[in-house]
Amino acid sequence: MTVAQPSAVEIGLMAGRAGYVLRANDRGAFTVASPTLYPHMWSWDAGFVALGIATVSVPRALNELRSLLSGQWATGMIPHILFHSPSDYFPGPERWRTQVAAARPAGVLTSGICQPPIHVIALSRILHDARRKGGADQELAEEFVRETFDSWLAWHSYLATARDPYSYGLVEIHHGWESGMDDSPRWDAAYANVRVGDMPPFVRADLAHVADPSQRPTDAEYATYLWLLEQKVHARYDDAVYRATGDFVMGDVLVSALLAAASDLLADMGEELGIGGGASGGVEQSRAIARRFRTGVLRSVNPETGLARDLDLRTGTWLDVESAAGFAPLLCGGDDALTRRQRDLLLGPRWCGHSRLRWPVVPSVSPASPAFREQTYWRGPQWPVLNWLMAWALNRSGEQEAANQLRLAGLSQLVDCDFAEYYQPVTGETLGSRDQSWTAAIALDFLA
Ligand code: 9WN
Repeated sequence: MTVAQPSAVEIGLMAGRAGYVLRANDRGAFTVASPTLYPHMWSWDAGFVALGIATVSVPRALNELRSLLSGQWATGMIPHILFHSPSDYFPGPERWRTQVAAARPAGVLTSGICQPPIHVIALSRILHDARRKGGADQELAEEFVRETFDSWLAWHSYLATARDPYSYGLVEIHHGWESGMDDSPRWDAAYANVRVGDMPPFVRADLAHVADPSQRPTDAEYATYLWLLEQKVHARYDDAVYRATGDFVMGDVLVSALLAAASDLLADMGEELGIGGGASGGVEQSRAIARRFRTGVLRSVNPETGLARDLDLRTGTWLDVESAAGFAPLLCGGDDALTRRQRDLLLGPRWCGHSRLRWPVVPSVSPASPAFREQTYWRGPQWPVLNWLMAWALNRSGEQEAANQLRLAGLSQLVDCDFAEYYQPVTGETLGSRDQSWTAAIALDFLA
């Protein structure tokens, strides 16, 4: 499909407006994920936000990551939300009750679960940008990597140990929110087996901020999310206790692929800057993590569909769902023939090239799948950050032409400058929150 490319004027406007959105969402040391629906700092959002801000200000981008690290738990976990000020977001800190956890950080309120490890991918991109700019930016970025190398290693090591205790090579998640794709059909079968038990009553706050409730998860799904949160509290946020008592334990391929890619990049930065050396040093540890999780992701691929699969660790069942997470191998690489097969699949008629799509941009679920829903959250809509990730992965595998196709289509989708959370893939309508920080951030990166 040929896409009309944004004009020079549109590009100029888009860059200006994206910068404006990020400045408006800036609360000093951190950026809110969106102005009303998500008025706090979210973990994987912060990674994307940092790489977008870096195109404008390297010091401010580094501060975003520094701020995120202020919430790191003693286990190494980077929590999925840092609550910096009171708001109507639900569930807030009073629901997470992280005071039951010995490992929580001092002086900052956080949630008690995590999100995909995108951060070191962002950091390596920021370092690359800073080196291109040279001078003070380069010095600051290199100093930041030296200063924070061990914290990132601790984060990755947490995922590789506490979340993969039997060395399957798949990171275990304990909540759909940890996948970043809350209501994805990836989790339907597992959620169907969860029986919601006794818990405090709750009132959802999210629906007040969207035009139509069908754009968000259902009430039944929310009850399940809150029940799993309750189970984490009962386990005092101890991963081993939760594993033995909790209802949702999944090997997540996308998280695993990001961990593999991020670990390689951390090792690369360590080597370049002469940190983390020696046989038992951080560079070697990172390479070992990358190898284990790359192998885990490649092993999960269904040879018939060519897509990677999540593993339900409670039942031992592989989950065949045509979600964008199936392209996890593109992110971590390791099998050139599979990379080419996935490239063709992604650009082909079951995915970006599907005839009903308004723009040939990565949909969260294949439009050819029975699970596809046009306007429901992670069940089909296009999320610009996912498209960015796939373009990044293709570029890294030497597939520049394919990467550029996704980039141009992604920019055309954003030309209205709404910077929405997600897009109706058939009509092109904007959905969810507007002025979403990570959407503005990836636009800046695509334009840089
Ligand atoms: C729960 C902030 C986050 C994203 C997630 C997205 C959504 C939260 C919610 O918003 O999740 O963490 O309340 O729906 O699914 O990927 O990080 O933008």
